Amino acid sequence: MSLVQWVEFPPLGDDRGSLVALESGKTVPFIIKRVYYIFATKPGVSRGFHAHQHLNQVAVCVTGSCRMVLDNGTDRTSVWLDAPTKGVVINKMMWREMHDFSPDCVLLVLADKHYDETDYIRDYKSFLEAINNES
Ligand code: T46
Repeated sequence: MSLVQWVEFPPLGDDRGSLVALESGKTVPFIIKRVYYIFATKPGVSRGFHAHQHLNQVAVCVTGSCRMVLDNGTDRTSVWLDAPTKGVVINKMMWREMHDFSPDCVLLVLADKHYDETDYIRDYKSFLEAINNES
């Protein structure tokens, strides 16, 4: 499976402006159990630096932009989230980091599970060990 999977959210605009609908199992490839958003990130701050054992998510910047690093233990790349019509899938067992938040960035994340701190792998070495144990 490719490292970067984009999800396009078609804008349903008219002459009043734009609207995007996020629908479970349609524009979003799973049933949404949780929604959270990250905003007012302080200048120079990076976030993330973890993977999830079971959680799958889609992230979209509804305003502003940030750069997301995705790393599956073999390959690492970074993508810009810079449009409210463009989401990226962050599957389980994918290391993620978020950098270069614009001051107005609102990063919306849709998740297929409720919050569970025990699902996090917050140490990169442990992440690589877990990936190697899977294969
Ligand atoms: C992820 C990236 C993209 C909760 O209590 N409930 C929640 O649903 C979430 C997401 C967080 N929290 C608490 C846990 C921490 O005390 O909020 C605090 C900040 O969470 P964290 O340091 O994990 O935030 P980020 O920005 O590093 O990571 C977040 C998500 O946690 C994570 O799942 O994939 O955004």
